[in-house]
Amino acid sequence: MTSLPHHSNSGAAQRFPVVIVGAGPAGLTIGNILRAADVDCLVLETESREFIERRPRAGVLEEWAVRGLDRRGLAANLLARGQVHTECEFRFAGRRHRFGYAELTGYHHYVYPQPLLVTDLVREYADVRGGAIRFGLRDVELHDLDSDRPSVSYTDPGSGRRHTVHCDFVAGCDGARGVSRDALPPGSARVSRHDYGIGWLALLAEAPPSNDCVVFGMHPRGFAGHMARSPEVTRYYLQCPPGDDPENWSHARVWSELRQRLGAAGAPRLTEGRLIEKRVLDMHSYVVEPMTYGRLFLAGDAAHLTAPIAAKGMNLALHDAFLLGDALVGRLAKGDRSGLDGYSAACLSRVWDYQEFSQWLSEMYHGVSSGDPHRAGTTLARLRRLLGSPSAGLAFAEQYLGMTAHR
Ligand code: RFL
Repeated sequence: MTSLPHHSNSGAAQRFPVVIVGAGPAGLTIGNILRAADVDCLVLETESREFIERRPRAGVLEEWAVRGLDRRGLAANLLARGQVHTECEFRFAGRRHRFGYAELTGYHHYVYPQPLLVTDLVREYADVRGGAIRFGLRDVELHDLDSDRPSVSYTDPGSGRRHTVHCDFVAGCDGARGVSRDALPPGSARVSRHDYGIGWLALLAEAPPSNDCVVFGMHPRGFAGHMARSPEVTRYYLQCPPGDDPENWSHARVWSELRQRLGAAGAPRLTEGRLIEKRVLDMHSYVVEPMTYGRLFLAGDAAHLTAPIAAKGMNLALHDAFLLGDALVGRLAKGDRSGLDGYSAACLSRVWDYQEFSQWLSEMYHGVSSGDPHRAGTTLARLRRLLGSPSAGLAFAEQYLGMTAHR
């Protein structure tokens, strides 16, 4: 297929049909889809390979996303080593409430740490499918996106020389802090934002999980969450003021708050361990509409951020990547424009569905600690309905699993 000449190692201008900016789950999945169809592409990344293979983040993957990876030959390790999760547990007013969402729907979650997925994707792309990738780049810039000859330039960290890569299409997959979104000219897209006004202290503890499933604790002192990552590492969250300093959270304070907020009759003791990550996330979201401009197609966090309240961001990044990868193959290998034409609208339907669920869930997690007895009362009513009504339970389970957005 389209194999335009390129000179990957010279300082001269190079040419690839597709340049992918960013080697996260979105960019690497697109790269793998293109390489499987023999479409040449180049991935440009500002960090080192070692760094992206270790960066801790997500862990919860929806079943449809795993099936999508599997169909593209990208889930062998995930299916062999990922954990299957079928239930979660809500704790409030001193009691535990199990919620078996797989029993209600027939679908489940996988837990597989994002660094392991990125490691699998980069190995498959670069080492197995022979994809071109450059790490540690500086000053990446996008040019002439509204022409049919866009390009991307960067500074090589070793030589300090500036390189330009010409292409037919640019996939902007450089996450929330990348440059692709900023390349949209003013007025070409609408960026809507939502600030939850809430912080979460995100923690990784060197300790085995303290429960056999995800736990959500709704407590007057604030929300707390428990999520297994591996037999050795567990993620915890503690609601905190936005902008709080992680240094305000000593080891002793963290474990004391977790014990209080996740405490419930009959709950297993928390297994404590060294805190290997401690950072404050200010909960906010944004959506860029449309997700395209000229020859630039945004995917993943570059196009939309979903506060990690509902563990949806990486799932959305993969959804975009499946659509954009297939659409680029359609366009470049078969001359079919329909996938690229419909790309933004097809992504945004799931994006908005997940944004709405995150807001709904945020109220359920944070209402009890809002200091407003009326909000606390409605939150508890919402929880009782979810746990007591089979139809309300099913509606929640479908959204939790990302099933409603299929329809
Ligand atoms: P990524 O993963 O941020 O990758 C973008 C890549 O682009 C690089 N980059 C650049 N490259 C070239 N030029 C530039 N100018 C560049 N600027 C940046 C970056 O170094 C990086 O390698 O974006 P992508 O691919 O869109 O993937 C998005 C997901 O990473 C993100 O949505 C999730 O991590 C969100 N998230 C979760 N999502 C889930 O689906 N389930 C979860 O359980 C879950 N837990 C989480 C999360 C995010 C968290 N944080 C840190 C916000 C838990 C946490 C704590």
